[in-house]
Amino acid sequence: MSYVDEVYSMVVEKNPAQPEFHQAVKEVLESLRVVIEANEEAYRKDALLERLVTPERQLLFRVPWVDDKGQVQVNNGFRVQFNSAIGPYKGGLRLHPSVNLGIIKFLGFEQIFKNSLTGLPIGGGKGGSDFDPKGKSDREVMAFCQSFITELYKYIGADTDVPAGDIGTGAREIGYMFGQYKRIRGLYEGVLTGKGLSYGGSLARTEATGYGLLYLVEEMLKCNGKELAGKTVVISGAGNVAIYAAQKAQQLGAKVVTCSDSTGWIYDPEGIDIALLKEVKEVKRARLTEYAAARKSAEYHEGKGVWTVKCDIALPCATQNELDLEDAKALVANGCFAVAEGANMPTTMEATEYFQKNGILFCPGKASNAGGVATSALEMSQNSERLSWTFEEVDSKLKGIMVNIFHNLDEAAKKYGMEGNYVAGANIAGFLKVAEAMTAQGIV
Ligand code: NDP
Ligand code: 2IT
Repeated sequence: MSYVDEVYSMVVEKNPAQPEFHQAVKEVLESLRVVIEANEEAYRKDALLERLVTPERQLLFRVPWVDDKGQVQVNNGFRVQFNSAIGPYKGGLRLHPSVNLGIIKFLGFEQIFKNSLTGLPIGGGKGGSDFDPKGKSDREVMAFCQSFITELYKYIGADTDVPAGDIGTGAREIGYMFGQYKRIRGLYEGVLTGKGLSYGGSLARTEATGYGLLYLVEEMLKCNGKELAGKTVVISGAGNVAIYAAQKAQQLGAKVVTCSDSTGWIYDPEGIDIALLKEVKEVKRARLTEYAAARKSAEYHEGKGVWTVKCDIALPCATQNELDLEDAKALVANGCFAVAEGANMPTTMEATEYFQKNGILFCPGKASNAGGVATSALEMSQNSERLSWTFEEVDSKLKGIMVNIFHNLDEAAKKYGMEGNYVAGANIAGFLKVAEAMTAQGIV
């Protein structure tokens, strides 16, 4: 059996019932095959792949908190510190009822390569809880966040592990967590990113994932003789990534006609009204039915459906495995020619292969959504030098990083004989830097 197949089998055997983690590992290892085979003896001797797929540390903890009725609730807390070869662990905290160890491991594993692609000194990690912030009062969210940090504070720090936002964790949650960390440790340091602007946050971090996605898409289209202006875009999700992806797409001259949440989706042929969407989602924390109620041109549909809408470009920005083979077929049949992932692993393996076989320009999330964590690393830099950069300064650095990421993965794909396969390009470019650092640092 080849080294890649051996390691994949070991991952499945040793990590039962973690399908998302298996999927993330499989996608990466498959596209590293040529690179591994070229250097198999050395990698095998050092057990490089076994070390790469095994987290350095996995923290599982109890998070008790008291709800508004005086009832004690208990959630599971997670932090997986996956790989610190190129920098302190860095990655978000997901708060969603679906969170389990396998999901956090898939996200942490993806984060290693994503963070490497940014070119900045950040290792891979991820965390979260099965706590559901939906429908909770601010006091309940604060109680949960304080309890979560009361355990996690022992393991994180500005030079150790720097968590941030993800699904369900936004500025409110980061604020409560930062406050509790500062109180317990007596330390004012950049231990979390995505902070508010009045206490060490970076301008443009809120916008960064969505904006970065569009900067990369623009470059990918340009390098393939196409342009974004005038195109119709479908987006899924209505959270942080989706909102700012839609905003930047429209600023760059495209028309965004859909968005979605976990209960339904909007088709708005006149183009999504970003100010209204922000009001509904960021201020009122309401359902998309409120968007439809306030906008004449919008249709609301229950369930799933954005991928059935005719478009040129599709940007999945909600969650993992939200775009399957049937969806991919519908998009291709409707003339869609480019797909870039704003979410982490939103496209199933079968759907990805279908896009690639049909000549669709396809960019994987670990490259196209890297603008969020890249800007988090810029927030860390600003915290370290105790300065704040202007919006324009951060935004222009973000743009430079995304353009650079695209060229790195494009060149890596070409170098290994897989021109246009941006999945392989991203995995290879991300891997090589981490592998070199791991090798240089010896068996740790
Ligand atoms: P938010 O919590 O702000 O928004 C998530 C959106 O996706 C909401 O509209 C939510 O709907 C929808 N959604 C979430 N889970 C599901 C589900 N199981 N089924 C259907 N819809 C769902 O999260 P973000 O925008 O921050 O994150 C979106 C994706 O982008 C995630 O994959 C995340 O890992 C990834 N990402 C985020 C980055 C960031 O900086 N925030 C950086 C890079 C990647 P509802 O509100 O109804 O639950
Ligand atoms: O998936 C991701 O890259 C994020 N949720 C952002 C992580 C970060 O540290 O900003």
